[in-house]
Amino acid sequence: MKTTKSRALFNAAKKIIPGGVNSPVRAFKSVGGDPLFIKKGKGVILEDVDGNYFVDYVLSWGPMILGHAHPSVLKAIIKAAKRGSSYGAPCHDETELARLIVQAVPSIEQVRLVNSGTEAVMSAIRLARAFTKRDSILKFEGCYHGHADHMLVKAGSGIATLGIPDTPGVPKAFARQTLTAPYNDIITTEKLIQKHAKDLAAIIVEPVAGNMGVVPPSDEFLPWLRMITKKYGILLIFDEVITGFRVHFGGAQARFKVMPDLTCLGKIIGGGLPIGAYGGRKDIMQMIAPAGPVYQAGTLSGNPVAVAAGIETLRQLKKPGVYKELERKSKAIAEGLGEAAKEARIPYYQTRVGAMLGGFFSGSPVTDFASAKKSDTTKYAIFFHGMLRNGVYVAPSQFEAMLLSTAHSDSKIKHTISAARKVFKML
Ligand code: HOZ
Repeated sequence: MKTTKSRALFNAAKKIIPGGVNSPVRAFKSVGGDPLFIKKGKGVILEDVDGNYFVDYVLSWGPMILGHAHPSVLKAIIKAAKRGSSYGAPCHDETELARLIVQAVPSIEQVRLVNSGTEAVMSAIRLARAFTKRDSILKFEGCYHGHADHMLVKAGSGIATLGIPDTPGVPKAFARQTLTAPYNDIITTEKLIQKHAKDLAAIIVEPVAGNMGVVPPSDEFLPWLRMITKKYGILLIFDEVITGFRVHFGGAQARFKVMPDLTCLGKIIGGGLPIGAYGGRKDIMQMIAPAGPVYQAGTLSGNPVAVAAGIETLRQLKKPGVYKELERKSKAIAEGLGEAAKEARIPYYQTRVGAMLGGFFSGSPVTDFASAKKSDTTKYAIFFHGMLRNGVYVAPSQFEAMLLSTAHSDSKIKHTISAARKVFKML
């Protein structure tokens, strides 16, 4: 595979951008080699600057659920941009996107738009602290909730990929206010809650963990979290930045029928443009300025172009049968990959919730961060490069998700399975 132009661009980028990338996991650090510089995305196909083509299963880490450059989303973006790209004053489409979100996500009564998932989480945590008048937060090991100080504790995604234990720059006093428990571990979580109940403002969780690879919640985990948080007056925050509008139109909460107090969104709701949102119970959301005293603001919040892309994306997703078809295709690819691994006698533990797939090079079940970390990451790196050579782009890290879009056709899925069959045999 020719990568001369990508390499040259990467070398140039490294001189003026730290590590040559604007977000760490893109750098291929844990799988080796240099990142590919992308020239174009259309449907599920990515084209790099050297003229290589790939079937994309990263989808910009989630937003591109309709595939790249979807015609009607593109049209909405162009139409909106022609009216000006930012006003710093309210516009009609902000309310329209908010309305679509409130209608779709069962626990959201009011919603505030921001610019990224990180910002959504940061703001939701501040709000939870203000509402409960408590300071501590509980998160789960291997869950990633963006890069705000109090969330970079035992975090997944790039933190797990690069093996960074504690990020310098996070004051110890901040980190101390973040308690952590193993995902799916009710016993440890309960002990922590009992010990810290009076000071716990919120428990934040990815209802399907997607930043340590994909780890589904056990049947009891989310209902139990709902029950115990209610009991102790702790707010339950679902980080649905990945799962929102992906595992169900109404997010993981609609799929599992567990209602949090607050929900964080991002990715899909911006149709590929920068956005984030947090929302939930009206009595809590009413504390946000200017309705209430909890301050949070942003020059580009509710940006008209991002909002237009989001509205069109949600309208497309709302069409009948979309999620049924996504489910069918996701199941087909998961089964195909599983069979291919079996044929090659590769220990491969698969997970899937809707169009979110995980595949760990491990012989034992993966239910939390500790078991995810047992996966053979050297094998994953070989798998990753083998797939690339065969025209398939999966995440450059074992600790990320494989994502499907409505644009993945049966023939592309077939191609992916036969690529995996070849690669697994090589392992
Ligand atoms: N936090 C994202 C992965 N879970 C990575 C974002 C990016 O590098 O674009």
